[in-house]
Amino acid sequence: MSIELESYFKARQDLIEKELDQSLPSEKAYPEKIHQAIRYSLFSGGKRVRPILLLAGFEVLRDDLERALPFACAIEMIHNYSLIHDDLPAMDDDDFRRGKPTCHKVFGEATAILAGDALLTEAFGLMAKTGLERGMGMTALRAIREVAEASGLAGIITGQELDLDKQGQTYDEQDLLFINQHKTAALIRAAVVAGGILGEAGEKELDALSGFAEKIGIAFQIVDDLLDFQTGDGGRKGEGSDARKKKATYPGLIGLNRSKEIAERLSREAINCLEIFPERAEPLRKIAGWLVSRGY
Ligand code: GRG
Repeated sequence: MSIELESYFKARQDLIEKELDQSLPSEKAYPEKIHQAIRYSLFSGGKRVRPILLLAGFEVLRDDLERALPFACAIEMIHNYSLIHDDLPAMDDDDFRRGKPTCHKVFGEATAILAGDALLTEAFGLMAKTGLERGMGMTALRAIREVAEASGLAGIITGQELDLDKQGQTYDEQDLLFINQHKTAALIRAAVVAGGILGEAGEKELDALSGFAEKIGIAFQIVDDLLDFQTGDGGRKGEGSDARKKKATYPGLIGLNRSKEIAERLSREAINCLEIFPERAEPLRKIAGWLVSRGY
């Protein structure tokens, strides 16, 4: 990551950490265990890519970031809910996330399920409350609808279902595209588009942001698969958790080199979608470049 992008990320991460901290009860709130579980997962070193993308989408149109900040935090809460539930024994059955024991390993399955449920519900509560308190009317409602669609059957739920169904089964490129579009790209797209909506973008601008985000969302998952494939357990190539679980991935289907080519092509095409924003989309362009160059 360039020094410029690093300091951009750091500044946005600081805003997001502070706002997230203020948006939820303290871990001393009663009953402590659920609040501790939520905070354990939410503040465990996530990169905050989705909220940063929401703010970057907003910044294409406006500068007053605090208007969009609670929505950015809501997206991060939803992302963390999905990770907590994804790690459960009934789903991916993972013991570690971000180098730390998973939520259910530390707090038990029942509390992990509740922590996920709470994050999802609080996220929508936070967006609705912000819209009401700030008189944001239809703008807030439209942003909430984007996020709801991406979190529901048009997004991560069906993506996750097919991902689980295809584990250990044969799959083709169409299956992979469905999984990546729904499981990963939908929430990333909703983040950028909600940012645009909150910035009062017009239809043409929203189409450009949506096209951009759909492409980087798919590229993001391909790169995530490449990282898993390459670093794996013990650093041995091809021995990552995806391969062990026989998951449907691009590197598994078409190999490393073609997967990299596709991710890089998607990143270039994403950047082309932003032509109508000559200057203000510079952070989005830089993020798209970083996404496909990170660590492999
Ligand atoms: C449980 C309903 C439900 C859905 C789960 C999002 C998801 C669907 C599963 C998580 C597992 C996974 C590999 C999802 C793909 C998205 C992805 C690449 C997640 C990791 O995102 P990062 O790298 O994570 O932004 P950090 O740790 O930085 O927050």
